Amino acid sequence: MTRAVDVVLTALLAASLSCRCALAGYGISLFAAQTSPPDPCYDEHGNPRRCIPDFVNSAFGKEVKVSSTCGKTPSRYCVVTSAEKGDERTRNCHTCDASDPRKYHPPAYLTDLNNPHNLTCWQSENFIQYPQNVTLTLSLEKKFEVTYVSLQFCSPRPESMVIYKSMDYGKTWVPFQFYSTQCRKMYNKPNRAAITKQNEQEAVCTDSHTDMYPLTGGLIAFSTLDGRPSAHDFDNSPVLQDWVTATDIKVIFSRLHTFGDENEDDSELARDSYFYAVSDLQVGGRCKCNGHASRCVKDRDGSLVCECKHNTAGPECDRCKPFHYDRPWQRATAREANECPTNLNKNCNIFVLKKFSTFFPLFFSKHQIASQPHATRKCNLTVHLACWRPRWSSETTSNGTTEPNMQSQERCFSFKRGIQNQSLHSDD
Ligand SMILES: [Ca+2]
Repeated sequence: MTRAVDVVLTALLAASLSCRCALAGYGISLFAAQTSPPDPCYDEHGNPRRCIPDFVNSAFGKEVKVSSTCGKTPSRYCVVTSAEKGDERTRNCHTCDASDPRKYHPPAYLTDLNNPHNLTCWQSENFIQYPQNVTLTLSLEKKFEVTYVSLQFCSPRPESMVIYKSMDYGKTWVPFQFYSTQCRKMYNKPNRAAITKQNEQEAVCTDSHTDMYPLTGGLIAFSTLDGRPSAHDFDNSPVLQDWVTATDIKVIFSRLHTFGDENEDDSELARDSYFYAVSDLQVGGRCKCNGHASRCVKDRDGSLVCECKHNTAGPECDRCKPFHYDRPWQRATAREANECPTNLNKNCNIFVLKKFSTFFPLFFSKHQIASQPHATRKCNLTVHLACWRPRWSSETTSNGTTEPNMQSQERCFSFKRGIQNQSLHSDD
């Protein structure tokens, strides 16, 4: 939803900017330069802080692969209506025809803009009943931290269904949640089992959201952290951080609700009344960047990746950049940005002013050079196996404690791999 609104807003903004640019292009670019927003990954003093991408419906506009869609050959389907449970039922029959835009119900209708006043529904073929099932598969194209998965139905909700997730782009799947009026019989799971600290990463089965009524417009919404004890301490729960992580979502409709008339006299009419139809599939969550990026962008290959800050790298900012390995990589928390630090004393000990360095290299200490805008450092590309500072080079500080003299030469077991120039003031 949010992303849908964003797309519309962006389109409107682009349209308004293009006409204003034609009138006063210079004024617009000046305005844009003055209002560039601050980087959410750093505070006003330039110190790193945790940053996370916006909350989005990551299913919006994406392709859903489905195992069954009505209308490949034009076919009848009938919608059952009754005001309330127990009221007399009426059937209105229509045609599903995949070649006619006025009568088709394609998978694209699962993730299009959801307008409550003009619902568009994907619909399966009729009466694909247990043990046959209908499957919806959605690739998020990247790791996301999923907060909820929701489905809004045009047909009655299924009698039994499962939501699965994959963390490896669809190679392996684990269940997220089971829904059934008979959990034990369908999925061999107890109904509404308690979730404890010991089984927080296990899917449970529930009979909630499985009633046949309402006959249209029913909702199934699975909240990934709901009822899980460590949810309030998510920062410190690697188990739950793993639990909410997904690259793909799969929904399996296992069993249709029926009125029990599908084997009676007018069975064809009854069977044409039973199918799965969904108006909106949403996967609410955030692009997974481990607290080291505020947005995800397309890279050169068109893949969605985090725009990593804090000297991190990788599709999920899940490792330190080269030359920033002085502390093991860590996820950012609300309190600690846990950036990958650079230790200027360790590998990079010669400082040069870049604009003179070609013809007339000038060498300065780290402290002399820190304020120079064109400074570079020469880094020994050395792989340290083990390092230490000799005890005799320790200094007594003003408050009486003894600390290693950081100017002293560090002793290391190491091997050299060459020398590289690095700018002191660039990200790289
Ligand atoms: Ca729709």
